[in-house]
Amino acid sequence: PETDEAAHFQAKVDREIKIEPRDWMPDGYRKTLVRQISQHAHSEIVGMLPEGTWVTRAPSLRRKVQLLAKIQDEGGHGLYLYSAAETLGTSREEMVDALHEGRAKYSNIFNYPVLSWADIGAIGWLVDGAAIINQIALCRCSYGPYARAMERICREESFHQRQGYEIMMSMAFGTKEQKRMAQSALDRWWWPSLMMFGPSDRESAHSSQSMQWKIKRVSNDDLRQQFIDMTVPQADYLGLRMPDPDLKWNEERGHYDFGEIDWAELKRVVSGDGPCNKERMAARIKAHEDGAWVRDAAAAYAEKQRMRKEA
Ligand code: FAQ
Repeated sequence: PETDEAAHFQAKVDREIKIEPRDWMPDGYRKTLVRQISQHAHSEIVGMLPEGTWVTRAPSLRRKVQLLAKIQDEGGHGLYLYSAAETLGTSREEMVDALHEGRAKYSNIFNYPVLSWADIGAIGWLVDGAAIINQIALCRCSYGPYARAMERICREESFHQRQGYEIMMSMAFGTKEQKRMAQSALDRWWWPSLMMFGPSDRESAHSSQSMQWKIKRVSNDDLRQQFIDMTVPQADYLGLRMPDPDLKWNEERGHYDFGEIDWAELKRVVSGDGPCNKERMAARIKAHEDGAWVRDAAAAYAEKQRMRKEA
């Protein structure tokens, strides 16, 4: 009976035994994983777009090569994650359709415009920095294929984060105008980066169940605090000011206190009404449609190979 299976499943999770694709799992566990992993994959793929707008405008050949390599990595992460989600019985087509039809979410952060080269630095520093904090915790996720995907992805994100911070260093320690650009990028990307960790624990719909199943290992608020504590000294080193007048070290807590996040903005951006949502989705759908002939050709070729083998 299912109750025995459910108890056995939870006991395995509690003993830190990874759940693998062929193992029995509750429907809700499967659904939650498909939702989270596919949203994660969509974020990687949509995440290529904002940075992509700067490939042709990178300030030097070396910067261009670095940026291209980073963007290519994000594409790889997306494909890797779609494969991890497919082990749960869904298909890439279903997931991509859900994204294009607005049924699946992707990270809030990729709906903001990339206004200057300094923003490329800020994205690597803050967005990849936030992604790493979140994903290091996911390396201990109870679902084997997701946890293992996270390990490699974290290593690559770590290169991305350094790449971004290094751009911030050259801007912040450059001319007055460059420093001003770096400050402006930090001002615009700081708050949306904090929103990447999701709603507060009190508001988070899925957290308690996901924590019990050990899909999530650390809560939204705790990860956000970790990110803030890590990043403030990095901004200090750059000589940049955090755009938060309430940000202050709290000796007693051993953490930084920070100001109120604009949750209404997160809701708006996640529900499709951010500054670049329409543009991002239009670009994704166009790329998908323009690529249809490649997918058709690949499928026809695979079919031909199969028939040849059978003959
Ligand atoms: N944006 O109950 P919770 C990257 C949704 S990094 C949009 O707390 P959960 C690397 C949430 O889905 C970015 N939606 O949900 C890169 C749910 O909606 P639903 C990707 C958000 O799942 C860097 C509802 O709100 N990383 O791509 C957001 O337990 C640079 C309720 O929230 C991941 O996806 C948000 N920020 O916790 C690429 C990490 N927050 O589905 C290119 C994996 C919440 O019920 C360039 N995901 N929502 O309709 C996770 O860790 C979790 O899913 C959370 C949310 C923590 C994001």
